[in-house]
Amino acid sequence: MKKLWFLAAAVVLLMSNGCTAADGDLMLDDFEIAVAGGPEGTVDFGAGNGSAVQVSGSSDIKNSGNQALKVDYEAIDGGYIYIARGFGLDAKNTNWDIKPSDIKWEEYSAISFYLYGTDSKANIAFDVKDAGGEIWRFAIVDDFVGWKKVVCAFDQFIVRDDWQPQDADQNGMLDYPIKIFQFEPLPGTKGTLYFDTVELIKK
Ligand SMILES: [Ca+2]
Ligand SMILES: [Ca+2]
Repeated sequence: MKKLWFLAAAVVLLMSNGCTAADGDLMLDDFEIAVAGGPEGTVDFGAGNGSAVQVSGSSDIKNSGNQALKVDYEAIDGGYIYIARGFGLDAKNTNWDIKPSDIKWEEYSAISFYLYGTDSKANIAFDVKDAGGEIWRFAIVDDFVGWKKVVCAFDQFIVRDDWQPQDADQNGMLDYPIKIFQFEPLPGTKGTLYFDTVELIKK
């Protein structure tokens, strides 16, 4: 009987270690995927109005696990770029490591990711889509060199006023669960960016 209890405890310990970092933060997406675009893709990415983007896996420059997302891009005035992962995207295989509905969102205060900067002065938007389909934005600048953890507090996101999906609730509330995040290099720069280790930060 003692043995069984021990085994059960060991299993619980293993399971909790498997999906939760030691400090209580939660890994949402480590980009440990075979990177591909298109309808069957693992990353939903694209560009328009003259801008261009290509996304691949990087095994040399990475922050956690075996791979980071590598983004080669040229963002011109009037153009747009998006690189998205999550649930309900056009591409079919873009799900995070954990389902949005399985997350206790009230236990977390922020979403974070690692960006490999080159001091390119690129303006990058980090957008999330909430449960009502509304798009919220956190803006950052690549003004550093090497990996940096970017912490985006939920109460510092602002609702996008330049564009919203037609079916968005547009209630001005960040409704949980969040279902999608996307990186968007904004017009005016070109270069290479790396992203890795998207986590939720425990309150
Ligand atoms: Ca990784
Ligand atoms: Ca909303």
